[in-house]
Amino acid sequence: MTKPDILQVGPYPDWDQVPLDETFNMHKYFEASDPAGFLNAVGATVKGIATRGELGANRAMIEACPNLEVISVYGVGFDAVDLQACRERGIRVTNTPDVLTNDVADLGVAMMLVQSRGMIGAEAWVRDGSWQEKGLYPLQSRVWGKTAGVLGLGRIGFEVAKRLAGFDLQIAYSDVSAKDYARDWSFVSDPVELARKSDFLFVTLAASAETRHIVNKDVIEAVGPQGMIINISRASNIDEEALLEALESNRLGSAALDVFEGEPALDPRFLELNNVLLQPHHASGTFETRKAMGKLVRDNLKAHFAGQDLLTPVL
Ligand code: 8YV
Repeated sequence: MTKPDILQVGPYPDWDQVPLDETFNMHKYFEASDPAGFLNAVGATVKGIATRGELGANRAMIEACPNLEVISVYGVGFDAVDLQACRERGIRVTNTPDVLTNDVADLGVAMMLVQSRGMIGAEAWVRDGSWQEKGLYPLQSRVWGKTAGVLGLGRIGFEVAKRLAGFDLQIAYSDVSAKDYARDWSFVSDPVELARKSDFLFVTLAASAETRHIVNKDVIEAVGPQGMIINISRASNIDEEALLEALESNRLGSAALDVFEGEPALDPRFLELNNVLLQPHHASGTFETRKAMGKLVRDNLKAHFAGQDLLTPVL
């Protein structure tokens, strides 16, 4: 069987690249000095696209590949893939759910703890000699016994909530409906009301056009000057301008963010703030998880071209 032609949108670690190159004819879009010209040259041969959660595949890319059959996303989030363009042509889409859920939840909870207890500053306090010169590190804010709100109780939100319950936090959550797998936690339909109840508001919902800026000015200000917003989903779920204004004016106490509009070129105003923990979109960034994600990307492509059922279909 001739190797199917795959358009590769972004780089993958070598442990993924080698088996991909062995099984498929990989066309590396990210290496092209003239991406549009590159797409023109190879588009007609492309049967599959291999991309990443934050890179996706937009309508222009999809339309440049008239024989495209399947898009395989290295990531659980598929908001950057133009699903409507795929539906119009019966193009299949897969993602990598479940394998990254626990790592993403771990980082979310860790970000809350690191920011609440001021651990970045504390570590510097030791390294720069302040502990010897100035004495004890300034007191920080307690975590246990407070209330956490989880906006989106899907796989990742549920694992975040489970961990937070282990820290003796009260758990409340919002989602399209109450979840029978979350009877111990209080369901709050209105995100503003959830924010008002929350000392820590976790943004964990899958991003889509419907969830854009669901964390708006009202939600942000309801969290308030003592509260914290933690985002491990997508920047588009939060009105980033309202978030920056609230942090700059201390109408919001603090934030811990793994995702940003225009990332990795985040708004430089974030760099001026001392009440925000900045992370480089690495919630799923462990060897174990990324290897599992890479294998799922390959296995979905192999299944498609072998005429078998997709392992983790989105479309
Ligand atoms: C990225 C993610 O895919 O799973 C997602 O949706 O955004 C991440 O896991 C990962 O950063 C690799 O690009």
